[in-house]
Amino acid sequence: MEREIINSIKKSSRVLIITHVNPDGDTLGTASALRSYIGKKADILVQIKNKTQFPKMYEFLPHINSALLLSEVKNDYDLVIAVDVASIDRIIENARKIFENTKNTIVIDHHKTNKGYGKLNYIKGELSSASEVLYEIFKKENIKITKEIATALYCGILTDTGCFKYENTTPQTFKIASKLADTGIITSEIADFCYSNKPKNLILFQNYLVSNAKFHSNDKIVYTLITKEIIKKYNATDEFTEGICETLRSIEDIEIAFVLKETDSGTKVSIRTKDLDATKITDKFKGGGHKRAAGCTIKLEINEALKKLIIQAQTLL
Ligand SMILES: [Mn+2]
Repeated sequence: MEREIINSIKKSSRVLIITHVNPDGDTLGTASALRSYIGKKADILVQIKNKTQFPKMYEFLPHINSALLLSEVKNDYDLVIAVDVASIDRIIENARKIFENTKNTIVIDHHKTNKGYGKLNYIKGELSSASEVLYEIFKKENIKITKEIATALYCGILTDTGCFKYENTTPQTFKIASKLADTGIITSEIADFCYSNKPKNLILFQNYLVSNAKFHSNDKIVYTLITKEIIKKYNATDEFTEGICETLRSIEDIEIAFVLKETDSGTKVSIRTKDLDATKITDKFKGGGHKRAAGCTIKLEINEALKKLIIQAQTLL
């Protein structure tokens, strides 16, 4: 399978690398590493409306500054590769049309819920991150891990493991991180780019959401609501919500943390759990993700969505 992927890349003349909506360090890191390997014939597509929405902390990733918006894509690709994209629903509108209309498609991912919607599917649910999956492909094919590639893959692994804290962190993850560090990258600098580079409004916005969190079921459930009004007040972009759910989960005795966000297409929900299986909640709403981190969109007004979620969550307690 690794060989087929590399051969498919080699014989293609134009390659599009697609990251998931609301891009994070793993999808962008994996895309950046893949672009470094493939070279100029590859473009990265980020699914954001305009460049001001780009998560600034990830601008240090190689080739990410030349990533394209959907409006800038010419659609002359003979190979499309989706990285860290759990389902085709995470590729929106015309980007999905490009994916569906391209003859050769590859999915590189680590979400257990990924059913494999590409022509070639390289999905390793037991690995920490898409970056770890890509590292495995590179290693099996004896592809040199340059400093540039190592920087990008390290970012993906670091952010998806919550700095090597989550249970997806395995001995293998540490071994790979060590191999990446061997290339001479400065890991503390990468951590600073990812975690010590936040806009002022992001911290104020997150503080507001934490202060306004509500507790339920004897402090086993916690949630906070992101209304359109609050988004407007803090001029919040998608990256502003990253990490809030983890903060809420970190509270003593909490089993389930929800963050609900009001959007035009319904209520977007992030769920983090300690031991319970979060996908048992998101499955009910056609969402997906991992055991301790999952998400879904509920086509209801935010307070109605909250009621449904709490009922569902209580069945797990
Ligand atoms: Mn990921």
